[in-house]
Amino acid sequence: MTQLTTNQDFIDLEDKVAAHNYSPLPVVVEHAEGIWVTDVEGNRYLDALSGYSALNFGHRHPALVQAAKDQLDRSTLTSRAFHNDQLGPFCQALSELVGKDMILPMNTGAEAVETALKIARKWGYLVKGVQAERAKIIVMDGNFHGRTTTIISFSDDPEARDHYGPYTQGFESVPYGDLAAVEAAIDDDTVAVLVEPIQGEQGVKIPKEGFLPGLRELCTRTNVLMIADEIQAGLGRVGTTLACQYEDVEADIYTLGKALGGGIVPVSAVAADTAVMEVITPGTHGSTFGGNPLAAAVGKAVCDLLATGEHQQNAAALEGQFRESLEALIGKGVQEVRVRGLWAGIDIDPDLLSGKEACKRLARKGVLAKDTHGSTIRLAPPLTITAEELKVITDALTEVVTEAAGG
Ligand code: IF1
Repeated sequence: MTQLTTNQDFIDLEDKVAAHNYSPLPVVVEHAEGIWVTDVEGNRYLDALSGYSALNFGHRHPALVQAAKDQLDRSTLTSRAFHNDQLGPFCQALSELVGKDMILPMNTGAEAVETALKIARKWGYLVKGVQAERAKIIVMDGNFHGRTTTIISFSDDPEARDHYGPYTQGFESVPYGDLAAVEAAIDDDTVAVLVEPIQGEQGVKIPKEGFLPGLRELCTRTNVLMIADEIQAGLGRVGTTLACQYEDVEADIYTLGKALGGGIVPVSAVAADTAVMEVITPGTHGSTFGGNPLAAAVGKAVCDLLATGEHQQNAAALEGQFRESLEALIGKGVQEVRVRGLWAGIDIDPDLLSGKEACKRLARKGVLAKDTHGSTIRLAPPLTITAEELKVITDALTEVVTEAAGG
């Protein structure tokens, strides 16, 4: 076995034995704490991706690590064949946090989305009275909801979708943010509309003001469930507990994930009121690990953190500084900036830098970020970041863009 010491040693090994489903930056993280990560050669980086918003509370938040450690000494997995003493308190805390009667615990975001789709279809047949096998769900162009075969069946991203057919039927895609298109697509077989309150993978695409409230009114009027995928946008990222709350919108179903596990264990969930959730009866849906005591203990600790509102307040408080620093780059190598809370999509002039190249140069300046498509990069630091630390990110991007433009 070769000695593993440098970043390249680990990268070479990974290249040999790990599937090539990602092309990561050449940074091998060995240690992480708060907003900082350190690679195997001792280089320190500010994590401005936060695990795609799974690390909203930073790496290894003390309260979350303690909750996990305490539970490791008690029980970790019981299956749902029996009860455990962590599931009820977790579901109660999450129910109160998001304002829904009931919680169905799963593990990954995609599982939560799949679960929400099944609930919506079953509600359509058993409650709305849609004819068997005819349920239709409306989705948005540019959506990203996970990587399962059903979810990529309604993706319009060739990388996510191509060569994975045959595809699951029953979905119709309309332009994101286009209320008239949604209304035109709704018919008697429509059971739900699935929407990201802000599209993450599309580069933090924020719908025009009024779209979400209009969608809420339309779904209510046509007896169609509004499913908000809050897996990336939710749990404090945009300065509110749920991204829908930014415009005082309440969805019928929320999918939650990523930060719900505190960056420690995979935790996801579907939240809905009883009138919807009761279509799920014993034996009609499940998961080996869904609601396990370790996940529930961490999930409850996450809900306790969010219940204080401190992370949401910090994201809201820093939004202005974040936006001003980034908008100062418009016309200097940056074409467009979209910011809400501590989440930003930055379209760099493609003639200047690709998103990937910009992220490589940011890494050389000690900031880790991720491109989305083309020349767009996404910045999503932990919600624990201070104003001074946030300036480190925006100063680094200013240097990258200025240097590339010959400044
Ligand atoms: C990858 C993207 C982000 C999500 C929303 C459900 C899921 C995700 C709104 C599924 C997951 C992750 C998946 C990860 C990279 C990342 C991602 F680039 F893929 F699109 F964040 F934008 N709903 N997003 O954003 O959750 O099953 O992964 O737990 O697949 O590369 P998951």
